[in-house]
Amino acid sequence: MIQQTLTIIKPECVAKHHIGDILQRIEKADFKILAIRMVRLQSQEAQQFYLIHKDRPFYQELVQYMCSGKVVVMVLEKDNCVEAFRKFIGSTNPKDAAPGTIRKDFGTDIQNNCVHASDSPENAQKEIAFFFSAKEIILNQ
Ligand code: 3AN
Repeated sequence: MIQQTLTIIKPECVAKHHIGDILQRIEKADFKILAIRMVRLQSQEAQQFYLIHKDRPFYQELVQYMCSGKVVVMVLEKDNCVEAFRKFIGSTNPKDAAPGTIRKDFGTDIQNNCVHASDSPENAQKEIAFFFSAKEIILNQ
């Protein structure tokens, strides 16, 4: 089933000029980029976006990190996109990520793990709506 997911290239990868390499890998793996934008998140936005992690010990640190520099947010589309993209990026901790995945190649530790990716189709729809209007996505299809 054709599905969409939301991904965010995290501050460290943007700062290290890996945007182009990451986009190339994503496109070569046949994920279609439906919408894309570079943003600097405000603290309140990051808190809201990561609200599902609010009880985890790393929540404040994660929010602070995601606001530490510009990020690139994208809507991707592919068959079974949420699961396929999570497999494509590799495990949360780059040290455990499979060879050839972007988290392995561009991530440095569990916080600087290259990209965020939606973890379910339901969350993907919520996360997409957080950043993009329906009009922006439909126009790009
Ligand atoms: P994933 O990003 O693979 O869905 P989650 O949902 O466990 O992984 O974590 C969400 C984000 O929180 C991760 N991308 C990572 O940046 C951060 N994170 C997860 N575990 C830790 C940790 N132990 N310390 C610091 N940050 C963490």
